[in-house]
This record gives sequence, C-alpha cells and structure tokens, in this order.
Amino acid sequence: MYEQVSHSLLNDILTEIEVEIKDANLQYFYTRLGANFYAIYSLFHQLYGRRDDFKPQLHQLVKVLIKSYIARSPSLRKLDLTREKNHNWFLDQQWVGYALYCKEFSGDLKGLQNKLSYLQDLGINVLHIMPILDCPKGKSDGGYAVRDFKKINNDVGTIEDLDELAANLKKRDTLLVLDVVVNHTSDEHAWAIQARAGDKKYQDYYYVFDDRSMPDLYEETMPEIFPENAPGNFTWDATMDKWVMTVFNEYQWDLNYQNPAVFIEMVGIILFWANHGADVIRLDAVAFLWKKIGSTCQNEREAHLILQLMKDCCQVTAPGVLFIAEAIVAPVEVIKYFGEDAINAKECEIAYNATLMALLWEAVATKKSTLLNYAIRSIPDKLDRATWLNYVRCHDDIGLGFDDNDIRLAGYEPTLHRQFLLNHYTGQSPDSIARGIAFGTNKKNGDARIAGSLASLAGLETAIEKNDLAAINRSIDTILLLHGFILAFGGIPLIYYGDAIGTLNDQAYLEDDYKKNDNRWIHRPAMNWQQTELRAEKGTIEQRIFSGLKKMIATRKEITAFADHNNRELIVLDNPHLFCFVRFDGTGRYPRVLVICNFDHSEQQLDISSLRKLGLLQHNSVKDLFADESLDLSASFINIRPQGMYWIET
Ligand code: OTU
Repeated sequence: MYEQVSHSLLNDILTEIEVEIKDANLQYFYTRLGANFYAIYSLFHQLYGRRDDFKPQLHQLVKVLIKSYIARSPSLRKLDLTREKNHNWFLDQQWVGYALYCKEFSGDLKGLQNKLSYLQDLGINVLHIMPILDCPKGKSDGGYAVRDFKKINNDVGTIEDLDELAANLKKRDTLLVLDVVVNHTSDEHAWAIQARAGDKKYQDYYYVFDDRSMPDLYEETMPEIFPENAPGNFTWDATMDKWVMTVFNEYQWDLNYQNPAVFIEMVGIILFWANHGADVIRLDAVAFLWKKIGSTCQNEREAHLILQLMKDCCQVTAPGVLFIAEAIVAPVEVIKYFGEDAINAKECEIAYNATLMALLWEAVATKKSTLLNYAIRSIPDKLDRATWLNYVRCHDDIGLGFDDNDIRLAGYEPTLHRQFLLNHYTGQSPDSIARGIAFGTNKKNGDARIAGSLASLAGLETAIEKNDLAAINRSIDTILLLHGFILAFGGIPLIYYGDAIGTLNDQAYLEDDYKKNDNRWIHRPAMNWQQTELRAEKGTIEQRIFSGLKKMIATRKEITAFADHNNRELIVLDNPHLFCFVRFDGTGRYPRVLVICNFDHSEQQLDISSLRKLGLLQHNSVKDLFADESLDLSASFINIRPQGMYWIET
C-alpha cells in the first residue's frame, strides 16, 4: 500500500543508506520493500512509535534488511523467486519431516552428512536440526540457552560445516529447518555479560529490576513453566545486584521486546540463518514474546505484532523462508500464530499442532476417539496459506492441555481424566504398560506433564521385558497407527529421531550431572546405529516399524488428497473406538481418501450404510491404499482390524 508519511520516510532512509551501498542489483529487494514498507512502518510504529528514537531505530531496521539481502547468495535469491511463483509449495503432501539433535544423532554436522542416506531411505525431505548454536556447557537447556547466535557449538562443528550440509540438502531437495531462540538468551550471552557489568544499554535488552516490587506484580499472574527445576519467573543476579526475568531456567534471560534494538538484533539473526540456507526457521517459545503485568505473559497481542513484523521483514529480504511457530498453547490461541490473514497480517506459515499430539495420546490411553472427536472440532480452521506441523513425539514433554469443556463433552471429569492419563503414562495404573515419567510436577496445583520415548509410552519397553509377544505387536501397531494418523491428517508430519526404529527410554541422562535434573533427557538418547541395522532384518521390531513407516511415507507422497488445503471432513461414527475423516482433492480430479483408524485393541465393526448415505464407499470393492489391497464391501459392514489404519480410495 502507498501511504505518504511512511513512503517519504522510506525515501529519506534509502537516500542515506544508498550513499553507503553500491550494490546495483537491488531491484527485487526494492519492490518487496515498497510492498511491505507500509506494514513494517505501521507495526513498528504501533510497538515503538512513542519513543524518541523511533526514526533512527526504523532506519537501523531497514539497513539490516538491505545488508542481509546483499549478503544473500544468488542461488538463494533465485529460490526466493521460484517460491514466490508457487507460494503454496509447502502445502504439498510430499513433505515429510524429521527432528533430531545433531550431537545425539550423528556426533557432529560432518557426521550428519553420512547419515542423510538413512533419512532418505525413510523418505524424509524436511530436516529439523535442533539448536546447534554456542551454549554454555551444562546450562544449555538442550541448546535453547544460546550464548552466541552466530556461532555453531564447537561440539558439532563450524559454520562451514553447516554451509556444506545445507548445500548437500539442497541437492537432495531436502528442506533445512533451524531454530532461532527468539524469547531468551543464555546468561552468558555477550548482552547479558555487559548487562551484568552494569551497562545500561544491555540491561535494557532484558527485564531487569532493582527490587522485588515489579517481579512480585508479574508473579501474581504468571504461571511457572518449569516449576520443579526453575520455580518462579525471576532470578536474583548478585553481580548485577538486580532481579532479572527468567521464565524458563534461571540461566535463560528473557529478552525485552519493548526495546526495538532487541527486535532489530533478532531480525538480523533470523536473516543470518536464512542466508546460511535455512528454508524454515523454527521460532522457539513465541507465545512468551511480550510480557505485561496482570496477564499470564503469554499470547499477548504485541507478541503477534512482533511476529507479523518479523514476517514482513523476512519477506522483504528472504521471502522464500518460512516460519514455524512453536507455541504450545490452547487451540484458539495457537491458531492466531498463523496471523489474522495471509496477506496483511500474516505471521508464521507453520505451527506445532500440540493439541492433536496430546489428543492422540489420549485416544491411545482410552482406546477411544471420543475426546479426539470433540476437541478436534475446537481447533479452528487454519488460513489457506498455512499448515500444521503434526507430530507424535518431540524433544519436549507431553502436556495435557486439553480444554476442560471438551473433556466434559466427552463425558469425563477434567481433573480425574488428566490424572487417569498421567497415571496411565507413568505406569501407575495396573492395566497400563506405558512407561513414561512425570515431568514438571507442580506441587501447588497438581499439574504434571509426561516425558518418555514414543516406544516406551506405547508399551514396547515393558512388553519386551516381559517377552510378551502380543503386547509387542500391539505396541508396534500403536506406533504405526499414530504415525499413520499424522501422515494422513493434513499438515507436515514430523517424525522424532529414533522413533522409526522403536527407540526406548534412555536412562543414561541420570549419570550426567548436566542432564540428570531434567528428565526430558530420557527421550533424547544417542542414536543407536547398530540398532538401525536391524531394520534390514526381517521380523525384527526395528524392521517392522521402519518398513511400515517407510511404506506409509511413500504412499502419502502419492496421494494428492493428502496435501493440506483445508480439504478434510470429519465423519462421526457410532462406534467410539473408530475415528474417521475424508480427504479430498480441491480439483475433484483425484479420488477422495477415506481414513479410518481403530484405537481399540479388538476388532471393530464399521457400518457401511452410514457412509453410503454420505456418498462414500459406493462400490462393492474399494482399494485400501494403506495396506495396498482390495476391500470387499458386499456385506453391510467392514471389520476394522485392532489398531488398524485404512486409507480407502472412494
Ligand atoms: C521450548 O519449549 C523448547 O522446545 C524447549 O526445549 C525449551 O526448554 C523451551 O522452549 C525454552 O527454550 O516454550 O512454547 O512444556 O513445551 O517449554 C512452548 C514445555 C515452549 C515446553 C515449552 C516449550
């Protein structure tokens, strides 16, 4: 949009900057800057307009955008243009993700290159390497306490190693996902060190207070994120002689986005990694970006303005790069991280679907899809140009953050039901063989979350110990069912490292002084490469899971109806153990696919007539793409296998 005030300011800024910049090839940059500048100006003004230094700060921001564009390689600039032409490219069903810790997976970045064939064998083409930036040893929160945002951790390599890896991935048409931990820094970051030394400029990068009066006000309404390990949201710094806001661990200092300098620094860092080949940037803990007294300091409107502004800036310099919002919050809130609309108020193209993840575990525990059915309906429709990151496990805990109303609608009492799930997954109920542990128990309100590897939560560890073949089979079926679900539901499926070979809980963290206080390390083991070899040995657990998953992935990529275009319709069946939805292709050219899952351990009957009334399953023989076999529909019902998954062409 053209608007005089912002445009004439832009002209002033560019006239000054052009004196310094001789790059002639800025045509695409200028058209994008022109297109987005009014939005950038307005958002920056809403956030920082009252400050005396508003203009010089905006000037600095534009300079960062230009400089980052000049540093952007011709091949990445070309990729930006290609993606501009095909802007829905990431909604395609071909994308399948994998998240890993570099050190645990492959030792280092060089080693990771040797493991790409393993990932390709599985069908992976989106690789999320969890934070690899410089962190203090022992005070790293698994990489989420960054000391230097532009330096790779010595343990895993150098920036040249990353560049090489990024180039290798590009050749393989695999997307690279990197983290930018936008909400906080390590207390050993240069900014924190200068703040501690008394530098006012850098104290303003954080939330720093002389005494408890402000912290106490904040604490009245702020929940605790790590109540066991890091109670409270403020930490006393003896050197600085001040309190500093630390929502996560006490060594993770929250950045203060009320200071535009912080915003500009972080935009520079996002663009730095975009220029090192990241196709997608995962923005950590975005719900926390703005703190306000009297609120939970999560999901504040300004947090959204910051993300919109980050997106607008990134689109000027590196428009091909996508953002993932890591916001583990209620569905009505998480949906807002896509932005209000895809053109004027866009934020992140991708968001973690934590609600779906937790609901899937609920369905496994209850063997029913009742809550899943209610709660999925309360996840509002996403924007057209946005997609979910669907996952079963990740490096974090599982929070039981369902909506109380949905739990009640499903016929359960919320507190009791959460307790049931917690008991189930921590192996405390007699009929559960799941083996997780409670994470983040909050003694004040009784809340707790769940840690544990997918396979152990699915009962595999106990089943193997008991040498119970039937239970082993059920666990494998659970693992495949959960993955089948995220591959078919719509969105980018994200597989967690180790899960494709049924990796169990790892107790090694208890021997490590740096890890033993954070039991999420139980599901962050070193990848066992010997075990991966077993995937080639027929009949092994590893082979059954890996080949099952590999086949599902290959099949997903063939099914155009699995691309994510809001092309899903849920179908409610009478049978509470079954979950059913239809995926269709917007063009109507391709067959629809009816997805049916059975969460129960026994066979269930599906009445065909109810589906026929909906215009589905009209023929007497249909193809199940999942098992690659025909299904006979001449009877009035189909028998649905225990924990079975069907992708039926209809
Ligand atoms: C994220 O986590 C990371 O994924 C964690 O590994 C980090 O410890 C944390 O940020 C701090 O950097 O902030 O928006 O329930 O889901 O801490 C959600 C715990 C987060 C995590 C939560 C999450």
